[in-house]
Amino acid sequence: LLPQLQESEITATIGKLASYANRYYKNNVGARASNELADSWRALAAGRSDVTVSQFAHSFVQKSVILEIRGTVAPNEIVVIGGHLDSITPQAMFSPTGKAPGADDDASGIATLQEVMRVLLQTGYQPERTIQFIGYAGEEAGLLGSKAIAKAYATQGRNVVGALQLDMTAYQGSSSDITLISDYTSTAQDDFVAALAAGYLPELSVVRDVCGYACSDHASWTANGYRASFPFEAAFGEDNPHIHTTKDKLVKFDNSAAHAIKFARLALAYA
Ligand code: IPO
Ligand code: ZN
Repeated sequence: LLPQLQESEITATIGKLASYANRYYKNNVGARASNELADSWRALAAGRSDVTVSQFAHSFVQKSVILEIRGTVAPNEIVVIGGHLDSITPQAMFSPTGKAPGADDDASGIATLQEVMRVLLQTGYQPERTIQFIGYAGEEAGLLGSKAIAKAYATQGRNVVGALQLDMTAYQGSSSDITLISDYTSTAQDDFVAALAAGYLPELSVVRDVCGYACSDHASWTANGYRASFPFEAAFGEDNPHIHTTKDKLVKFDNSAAHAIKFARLALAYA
């Protein structure tokens, strides 16, 4: 399946998501971005009775979006591949017309996981375990969407066997390809992810670094007792300097998904 992943698909999806004025979790534009993402995912799921798309409502207007491919052998074992669909800048917090393109943070992660989803669905892939692709709402305001989802799943006793977070995949700021963040993650699953890369993607260089705080939605799964990993675009301090500003646009990574597609390959191997 790996050769079927297309950079052009990832670039197009980033462009689409970055063209909203913003994807702020508390306004109607951000709510619409979630609704239209759900529409796009429903279109990808068309004709598959084992695939469902739902929205997870929160205490704010933007909903999280979940596409589930039901497992054929162990449907109660859930594998999560996620990223956050919201964006933030001071301008967007001030006004619904304020710009927050969030091309790298985190249209890139959503576009990356959506490309994995597209290839799995269009090839008729039927996983043995259930796979959930999740676009989390409200990450920028304190991991709000993922906290609510991970807590609800834990309360319901759902068996999430692992979660992979994709937050910022497009900007190559380091000489290595993938930085596995190693705090607020599962070392055992991080080792598994590194082994997947070594086995399926030997051309990629993988290093490890720490974030220093609960810097993305993986931390919500970890906090609720689940295994989570976070492959990141660069080493600490070498990531995209334009995030959370009106300049977080495609041009800052040369309108290219050359870096992001490495994360799509890794996430496909993980799936
Ligand atoms: C982030 C994640 C890891 C590292 I190292 C540096 C930066 C991004 C995160 N803080 C964010 O803004 N997520 O939305
Ligand atoms: Zn982010």
